[in-house]
Amino acid sequence: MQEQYRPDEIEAIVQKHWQENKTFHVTEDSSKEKYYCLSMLPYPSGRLHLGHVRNYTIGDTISRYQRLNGKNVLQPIGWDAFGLPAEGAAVKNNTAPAKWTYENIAYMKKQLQLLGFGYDWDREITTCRPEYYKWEQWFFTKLYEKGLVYKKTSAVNWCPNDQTVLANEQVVEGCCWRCNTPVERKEIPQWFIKITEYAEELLNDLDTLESWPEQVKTMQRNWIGRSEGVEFDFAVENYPDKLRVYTTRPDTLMGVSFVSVAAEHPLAQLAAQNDPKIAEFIAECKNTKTAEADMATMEKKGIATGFYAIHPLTGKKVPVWIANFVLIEYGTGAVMAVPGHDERDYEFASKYNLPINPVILTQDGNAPDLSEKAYTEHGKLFNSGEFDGLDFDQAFNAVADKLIALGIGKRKVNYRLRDWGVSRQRYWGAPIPMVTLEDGTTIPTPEDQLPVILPENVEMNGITSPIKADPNWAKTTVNGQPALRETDTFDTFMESSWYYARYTCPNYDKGMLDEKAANYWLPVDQYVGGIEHAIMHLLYFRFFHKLMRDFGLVSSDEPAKRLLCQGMVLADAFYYTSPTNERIWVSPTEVTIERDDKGRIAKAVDSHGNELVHAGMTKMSKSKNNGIDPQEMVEKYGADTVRLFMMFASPADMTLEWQESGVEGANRFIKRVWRLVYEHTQKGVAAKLDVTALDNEQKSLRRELHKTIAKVSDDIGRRQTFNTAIAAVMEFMNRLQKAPQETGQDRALMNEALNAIVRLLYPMMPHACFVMWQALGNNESIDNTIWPVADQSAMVEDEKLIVVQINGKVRGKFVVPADADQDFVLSQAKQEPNIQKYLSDVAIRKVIYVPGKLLNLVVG
Ligand code: ANZ
Repeated sequence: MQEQYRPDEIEAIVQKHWQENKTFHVTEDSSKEKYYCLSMLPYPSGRLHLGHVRNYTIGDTISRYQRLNGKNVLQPIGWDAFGLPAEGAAVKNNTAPAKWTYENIAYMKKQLQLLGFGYDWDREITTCRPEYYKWEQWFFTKLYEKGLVYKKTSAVNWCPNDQTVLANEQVVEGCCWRCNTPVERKEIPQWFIKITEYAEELLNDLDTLESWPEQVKTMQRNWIGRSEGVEFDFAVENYPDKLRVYTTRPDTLMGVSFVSVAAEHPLAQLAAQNDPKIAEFIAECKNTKTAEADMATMEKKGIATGFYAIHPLTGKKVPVWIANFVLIEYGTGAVMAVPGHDERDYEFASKYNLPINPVILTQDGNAPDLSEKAYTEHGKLFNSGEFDGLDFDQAFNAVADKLIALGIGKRKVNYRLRDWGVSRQRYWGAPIPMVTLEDGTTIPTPEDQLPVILPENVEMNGITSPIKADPNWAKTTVNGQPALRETDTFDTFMESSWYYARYTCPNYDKGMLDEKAANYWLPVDQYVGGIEHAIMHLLYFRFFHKLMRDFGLVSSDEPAKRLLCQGMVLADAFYYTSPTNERIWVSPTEVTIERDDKGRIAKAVDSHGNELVHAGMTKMSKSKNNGIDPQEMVEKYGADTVRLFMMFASPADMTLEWQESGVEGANRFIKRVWRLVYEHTQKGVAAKLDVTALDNEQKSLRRELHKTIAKVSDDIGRRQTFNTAIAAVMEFMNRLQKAPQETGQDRALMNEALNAIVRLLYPMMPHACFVMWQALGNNESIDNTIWPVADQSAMVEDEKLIVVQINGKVRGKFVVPADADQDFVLSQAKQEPNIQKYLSDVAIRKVIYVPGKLLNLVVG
């Protein structure tokens, strides 16, 4: 060990050691408890950002901790390599998406290695490789055979100028990102997977995920959106069919003043046949694509169809309208409208002068005030004939029963969740393994023709997918017949839905999964990733696990036991205003800051002397030019410093404020530990610790050491509060640095403490700890050693400090043996001169003793 801490030298040496020894390579070992720690795989965008670094440092910290706790730890990594950005970058750089992607992977792999993450690199998965997506294609054909896949026409964004489909990200303010032409909606056939068949299980099993953040579970529950309601039929005059509606508020049935249908509803279509105005309105609805989330707030528009529905209980006629906020995909695509008690209907009725009839009383039993908005709470019924006076539950049941008895309705559970549309009209994705025969039938690609390989060496024109542009690519032969391949590719969420399982057997070529390996490692013990994946990815990931279970490939019900969602990384953002009134954002690395005595930024200037406005700590982004390049930081301070800072600066699930002063602090701390270890080892081998020979001061130091070990273990292992674990070591270090080093037992104690500290810090700063551990004279590498165990006997305090309160005021403190009882403490108190004087001529009326802490006396 050198005197100076030189991260640039030691990190390279230690990383080489890990690579050459394949330290983190693991295989199934039934004699050991397994631990599968997984971080979400990165998209190979070109360079790691600090969000990645935070994610992977958390995963690596947990992995190394579990490893020293004797577990057989699997920590894999791979590349979510398909996706749209590669297509744009390829066009821009005049290259092919595959080439761009593989180059990025090579670069980012080096960056991951520079950070010292302990991955089993033999299990690296690159999702754009045919060895990987072959099994996804295979699985899709199996799902098809099981009836879980179907084709349906569904709307996409269409650019009429480029004659191409656009991804949502390519639609900018309703126009094509390339040519600015207004985007249209176009119906084309697409493939769907029936996730709705698993809606109920996906919802119910959330309750089994005890160690998932509540927030994520709530988001998933809302997304799945279970609702209990009633489905029933209206008869419609001059209309051949019944008009079926779905409602969650059957209690409001007597307040119905019209019925609304979606633009795509057959009744709307029929109405349009004789009325060009209606046809025009329907066309307009189709062309405005609104995200479902915005449906509630968008401007309500509608048109009367001329049809009248008959209220099933009163027999009154109510008009049927087409309304732009009714979705064809949800429920029945038709709604009984109750403007008195539904906000959307209220807005609609107000706009088109339709009657607003109140039928629900407020809490205090009055008719609701409907002059400005609907009354949407539950309450007792009025204006509802035989149902008057019933509360929500009673009315729900009474109305439901009535509609059932009339033979026109039934109770119905609905889910907001829709089937998963997996077709993308892009090039850079896994080809969907379906073929169409000459007679028009579509069948799965036979197993022996898988994988359907995506050509990598292509030229991109930036508009059409190369496999669509090349008329020959689709041509194939199936069972001796000419056939055409599907030229759409999979949604890239497909690859990330099952990669975690493939890591358990990445090279297995006899099937999608090697069940033995998969069931040894699965479920994932700890999953770490960003909260932005709370819904889509984590839902598909859970869905795929259940699908694979139902194919007998895995035996568990859920893919991951515990989930940690790390917070975002923020940095200060600074700008000045240019003469043309533009904000010019200056990178925080180029800013000189003066702070006031409270540490707030008082003045900021850039290197050209421009005085800057501090826009606060915000999410790192290109637009604010406040991104920090992790590689630069690693080059400047070393990977251990960057890792330690990230784990120390805030709790893992909270936002992290990147502050270089904090990074410097982390760096100084490592240097202090390094120096202490160096000085200790320079003095030669320490004596053997004899715990019976320690004086009180030494015992107290040792007690603190073992308390620190216990706290750090609990903080990392159970609480996952890595920041407080590091803080505890820092605090102990302050004391250790001052500990006398005169006697043999002083040095023996120092030796014990340093051996523990180095292991406690190893998960966060493994390179420095690797070297210090060796220097402390350990033969075995720190990677293979065991985590320190707190010595319970060392933590026992033989003395306790008792605080004495008399009538609520602190009057004295004294020390007693740890096992002293109330009588002893009280008699001791009476002998303390400070306390005696308050007890002299009064009677003790009450004694409250908190063992080992507090004696509370009420006197008078
Ligand atoms: C009458 C009513 C009265 C409603 C009332 C609400 C309040 P969830 O809970 O999300 O399932 N609805 C049904 N199908 C719809 C569709 N295709 N497009 C738009 N809205 C639709 O919501 C169910 C409620 O949303 C249903 O209950 C229906 O309006 C509306 F005071 O029926 B309700």
